[in-house]
Amino acid sequence: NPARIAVVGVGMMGADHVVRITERTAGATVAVLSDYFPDKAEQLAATIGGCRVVGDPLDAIADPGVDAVVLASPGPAHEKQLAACLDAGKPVMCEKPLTTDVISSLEIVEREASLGRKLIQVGFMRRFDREYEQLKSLIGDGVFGRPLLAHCVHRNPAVPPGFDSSMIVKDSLVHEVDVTRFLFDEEITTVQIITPRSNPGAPVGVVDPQIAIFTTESGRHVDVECFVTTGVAYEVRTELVGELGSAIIGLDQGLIRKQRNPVQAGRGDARRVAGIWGGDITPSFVERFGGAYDVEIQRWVNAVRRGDNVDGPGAWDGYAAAAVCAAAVTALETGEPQRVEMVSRASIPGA
Ligand code: ISE
Repeated sequence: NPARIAVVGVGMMGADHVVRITERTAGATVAVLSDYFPDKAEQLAATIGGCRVVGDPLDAIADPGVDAVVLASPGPAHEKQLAACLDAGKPVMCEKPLTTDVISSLEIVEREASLGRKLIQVGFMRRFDREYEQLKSLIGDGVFGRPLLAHCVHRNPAVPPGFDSSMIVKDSLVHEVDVTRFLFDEEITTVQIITPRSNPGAPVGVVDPQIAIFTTESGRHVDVECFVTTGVAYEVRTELVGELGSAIIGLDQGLIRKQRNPVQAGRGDARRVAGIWGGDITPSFVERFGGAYDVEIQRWVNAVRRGDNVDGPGAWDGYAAAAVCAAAVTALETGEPQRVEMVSRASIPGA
């Protein structure tokens, strides 16, 4: 039987998952939708056979016709909704953040651990991207010797209204936090944020770009340019440097075309117009990581149907990311490097 999924929150990400599950995921149906704006949920539900809208997200989670939950609601709603999933014993794919602060994230980790089985997966989709997987295997194969450091670029053309300086850390930089932990298999211990002159195109008061520097347990270094108002397109790159070589991903090396320079074309002697060459860049994370989301959701559905419930980053990874982001927000405010405060994983049996 297909897994009957409730999608809670049908904004950009939730609506994308609804289409993904309905059209491209084997073994799952979208049975229930819930959103703070019921009209939005009704409109979407009308396009899916057998799909109902349940107004209260907690009722949607507890609904006997629901086997598993995708949480794509705003971060502040996650704590209660995750607790409801744990109480109901339902597997949940939770978009980041796990919760919005470190204490409640740790509580969720402890609560899940006390159940003695995993139910929570966190939506760090880059782990399912082909290029990140390749980078990870190259490290595993020892091709570069031991990895030493990484340089990351995380650029967005624009962010939604109301996005502030700390959200650049908690919403955007958080992906590099997870990439660092994924690639290096260790925790981040210190974080510093350098704030160069801001982009005049950034909203007033928003510190953008930000340069983050992470140090890991074994003393590895990661630097990140996080720049979310470039006005260009969606660019995410990671270069890994090891003892014996380096590799880079995210160069948008699709089709490369050559054409007349549109600025110069039509002016003067056609034989003297310089051409330009290049290709397309994905406009947003929905396109750049579309394939990764497909793999993520398919593997999660498979895990749910097998009864394993999780196949990817879990609650601990969400907690670790929250701890690094909390230190990073303090680093942004003070300009000083900060230590990341985390409990040890061994202190929570089952985490
Ligand atoms: C957004 O929430 C994401 O998760 C994207 O991957 C990231 O690039 C963007 O900055 C965030 O706002």
